[in-house]
Amino acid sequence: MQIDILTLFPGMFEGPMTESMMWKARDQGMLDLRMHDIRDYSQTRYRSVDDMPYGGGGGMIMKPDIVVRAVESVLGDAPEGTPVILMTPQGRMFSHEIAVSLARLPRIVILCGHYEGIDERVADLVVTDEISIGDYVLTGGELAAMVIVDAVVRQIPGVLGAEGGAERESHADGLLEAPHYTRPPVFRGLEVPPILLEGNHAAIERWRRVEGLRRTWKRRPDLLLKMKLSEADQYLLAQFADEDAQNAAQHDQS
Ligand code: 6GU
Repeated sequence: MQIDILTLFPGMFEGPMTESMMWKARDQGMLDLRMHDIRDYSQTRYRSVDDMPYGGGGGMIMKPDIVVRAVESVLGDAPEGTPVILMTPQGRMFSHEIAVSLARLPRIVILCGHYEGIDERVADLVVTDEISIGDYVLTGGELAAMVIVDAVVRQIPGVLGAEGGAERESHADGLLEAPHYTRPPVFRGLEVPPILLEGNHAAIERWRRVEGLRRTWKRRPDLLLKMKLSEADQYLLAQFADEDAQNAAQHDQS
């Protein structure tokens, strides 16, 4: 997969995109990540890329001619339908589903905004999708772009190691994961759940489903509303609610 990133700050990507999984994906040829400095497309003496907003107000706006020239040059002869994604807090909310669908594409282009924003005509002319990573404002789109790249790349087949990889982790099936443990079996008086030590893999899988469901019910009940729950799942949820009510009653007595 080829990912092109247009940014005013290519240096920001150097650490995060050259370590760990990103390095492995690039080293093994599964990810061709290319950084493009938008300033290289300025044709002024001081390589300026921004100007004052029409109508006044603070901040500077990235100029449409420069940004469109940069995007069109990077697109070159890219396949028809290659998305050009603008990183902006005004975009649609990023999610596991979007990561999976982007990972199926041979190529994507990501445009990082900075300053107060980008002239709206860039979105009108060359942007196909606008994505946000959450309801808060970052200084620029660079960190958000790295979040997207990381989440997308780990969905490419072969990037994660063994263990079934990306299919069975938190959010893949709409649930949070069960807790994980390693040695020692007792640490500061806290025991690893005994079922994990017994080697009955079917029982362990069932335990993980129950604990994943319990975690989701406790921490992210909003996720359960979006899922189709089996009858067994619904029974378990009723049981969690009962346990909770009993614990609350005991607490009241003491
Ligand atoms: Cl994509 N960009 C910026 N500047 N701020 C954000 C964001 C993106 N997503 C959340 N906040």
